[in-house]
Amino acid sequence: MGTEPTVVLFHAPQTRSTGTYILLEEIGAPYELRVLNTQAGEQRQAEYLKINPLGKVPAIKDGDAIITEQVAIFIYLADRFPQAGLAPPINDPRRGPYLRWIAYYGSCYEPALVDRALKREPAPLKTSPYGEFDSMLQTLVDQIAKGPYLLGDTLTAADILWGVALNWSMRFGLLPKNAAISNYVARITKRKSFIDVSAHDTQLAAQHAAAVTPG
Ligand SMILES: N[C@@H](CCC(=O)N[C@@H](CS)C(=O)NCC(=O)O)C(=O)O
Repeated sequence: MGTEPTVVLFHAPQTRSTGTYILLEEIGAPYELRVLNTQAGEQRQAEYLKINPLGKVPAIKDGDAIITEQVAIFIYLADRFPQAGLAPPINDPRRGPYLRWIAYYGSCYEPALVDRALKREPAPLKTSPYGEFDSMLQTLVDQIAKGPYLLGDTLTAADILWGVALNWSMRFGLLPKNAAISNYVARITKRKSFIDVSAHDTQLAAQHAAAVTPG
């Protein structure tokens, strides 16, 4: 009693669900990992489409509640486990900025990165959800450059979201070289949670590749 996991994470290695996996490790409460082999298409099978009809990870289940979308999942989990100290409380003056930077990830950064990765022209300035790439990124850089974390001295769930995302964005060569970004990313990638999850993800990805490789 009390230590039974209530939260289930639907995870595929080396994908956007890796950030949620790291967040759960930071939180330190019990949880259950259900791993999907996306290389084998498990995310598009009927069983998983009942969890997320879009066939995307991450998704979590907490009791009967299903939560999809990284932004919602990060806000939810950090509030659900306040003892981890990863979310400023509702009346804290940092609460608004905390929500702002988490939402900025989903509403501005993700669409901008996808446009950039596909070498697509953004929509016209007035229509594009992020305006244009350089000012979208500079706005973030100005914030993280104040350091050490997005909201100052204390690590929050927003830093796990951003640290992990900026790390893969740099590795895919989607960002200009920038010391503020790489110093910020290093603060997250040196954490035990990041190192442990990355090692597990490497193992899982190799098992998944072997499972779909003939012979
Ligand atoms: N809007 C979703 C996007 C999640 C997403 O794009 N997940 C990718 C993993 S990186 C996925 O599940 N891809 C599998 C597929 O579409 O087949 C979120 O922010 O959580």
